[in-house]
Amino acid sequence: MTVNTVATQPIDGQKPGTSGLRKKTSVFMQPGYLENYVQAIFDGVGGVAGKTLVVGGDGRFFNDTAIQAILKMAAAAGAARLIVGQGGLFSTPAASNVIRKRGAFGGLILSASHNPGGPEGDFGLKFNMANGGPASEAVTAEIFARTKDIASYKILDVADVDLGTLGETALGDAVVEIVDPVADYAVLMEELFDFDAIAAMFAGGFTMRFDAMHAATGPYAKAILEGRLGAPAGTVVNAVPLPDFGGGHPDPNPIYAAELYDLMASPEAPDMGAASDGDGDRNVVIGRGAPVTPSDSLAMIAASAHLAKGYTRGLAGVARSMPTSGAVDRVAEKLGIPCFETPTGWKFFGNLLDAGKVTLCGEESAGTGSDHVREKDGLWAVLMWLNIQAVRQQTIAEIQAAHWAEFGRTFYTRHDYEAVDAAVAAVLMNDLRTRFDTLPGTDVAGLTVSAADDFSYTDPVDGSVTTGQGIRIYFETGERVVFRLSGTGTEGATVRVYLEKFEEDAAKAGGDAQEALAAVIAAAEELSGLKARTGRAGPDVVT
Ligand code: VG1
Ligand code: CO
Repeated sequence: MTVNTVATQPIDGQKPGTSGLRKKTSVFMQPGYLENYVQAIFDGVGGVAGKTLVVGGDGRFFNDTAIQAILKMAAAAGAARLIVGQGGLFSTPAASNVIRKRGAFGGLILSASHNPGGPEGDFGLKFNMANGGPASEAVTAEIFARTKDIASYKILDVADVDLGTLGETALGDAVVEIVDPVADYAVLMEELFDFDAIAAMFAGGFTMRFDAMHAATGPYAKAILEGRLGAPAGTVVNAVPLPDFGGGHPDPNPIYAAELYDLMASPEAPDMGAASDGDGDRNVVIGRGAPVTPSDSLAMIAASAHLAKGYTRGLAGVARSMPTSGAVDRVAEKLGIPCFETPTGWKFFGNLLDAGKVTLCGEESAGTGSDHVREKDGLWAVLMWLNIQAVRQQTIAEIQAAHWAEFGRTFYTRHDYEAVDAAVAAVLMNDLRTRFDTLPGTDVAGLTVSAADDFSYTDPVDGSVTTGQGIRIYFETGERVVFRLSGTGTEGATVRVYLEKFEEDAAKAGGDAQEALAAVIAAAEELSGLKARTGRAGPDVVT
């Protein structure tokens, strides 16, 4: 066995974003690109000698090749044990679970989430820590620093590992253990949810479509929904993970999961529609004729979670990312529990979860999860909704209507402008920043600004401060607009505009969010000049 020390030099731009390093696949495939970053991870976390690491990804193009390099580099760095999902596959929440359950030092998760895969698509890699969650800002800063002074990387000169066969094999001095990626996760889900009650609901004729979008959740959904809960075969569609996601865009939003949304709006709709994303951490839940926005889903789960087996003790607290709507805040208030507002990205929930300050967290970007792992968890959210329906004996539409009647409705939408010229986006944000002092009191498209700032977060557990997390503009009548630049895009800048308005009157809770938010949308344009500056007629994606 030979350890090769390969001379290299720093590569620009290896700065981890909202969720690890995401780039075009072709960039990741450049000689040394992946290797440099992996070595920077190992060095940035203080070395992996003698440690156990979990490795797996969402199965996209280049997943297997990248895993071979990672395993050979981890072995060369002295790692003791490498736990790999069979076929190189792990959904992000399942990897988080295995890290925790096996007491691993951390894990390398290969995914560009909901972005398309393939040679023309995107690829990504992130490091998760021993708690199962994405590396903290302090750790990613350390990793980034290493990418800037790297001079060589170490890799074992050996044949590839067979990722298809379960069991242990030697790789240099390390042990590679290939595991069933679904097994531990399925056990965890059965601990948290009342599988008997859900199975009885399916046996009673409850119908569902789960769209796995040819991505990582397929095998998990098949095994759990159809295998253990007795949902009829065919409940899970697009269940086989494919390197290019079948040519699709594995994002469960109304644009890319349009077929599911159309079905749920049609007379043939089953009782429940659901979908997950590329790496299985996002979810969308749709009732018959009743799509549920992710922000509302978080609020509704918060209100009913105690009905599920694993949450009967109630919630210690909840957390939402800043751009997520205030719907969950109202539930927390009623429950008398704290509600934390964090920057975008799951890494900011880790400390709160570890400290036992929150049980449930969520993001407007179709992310919901709890303290069972340290990632958002798509299938978990779907099972939670199934469990809640089984106990409440109500449809999703009924649960949603009851929630709005009790708590009011927070109308919400997000408008994304993709692949915007990065300089134009930066100027737009900076121009808004210069107006924080003068905006309050001004009239914008009929709404009066009450406050404006750039969101900054002080972690209540370790005191770390994160600044520049998005521009918030509040109006006197309770509306809010947030402007933020995406930290996961791989082309130019993506400008996200988050818009919301609270409606207390139950009689006005129905209806279309775009219409209800028309004045807020107009105010956002008047404030930012986004369309004018970009020459766009409207957003690329509306969720
Ligand atoms: C987006 C979402 C954010 C989410 C992140 C990772 O980030 O807005 O809420 O945590 O993706 O999700 P950004 O910086 O592009 O807005 V996933 O499913 O990639 O792991
Ligand atoms: Co994802």
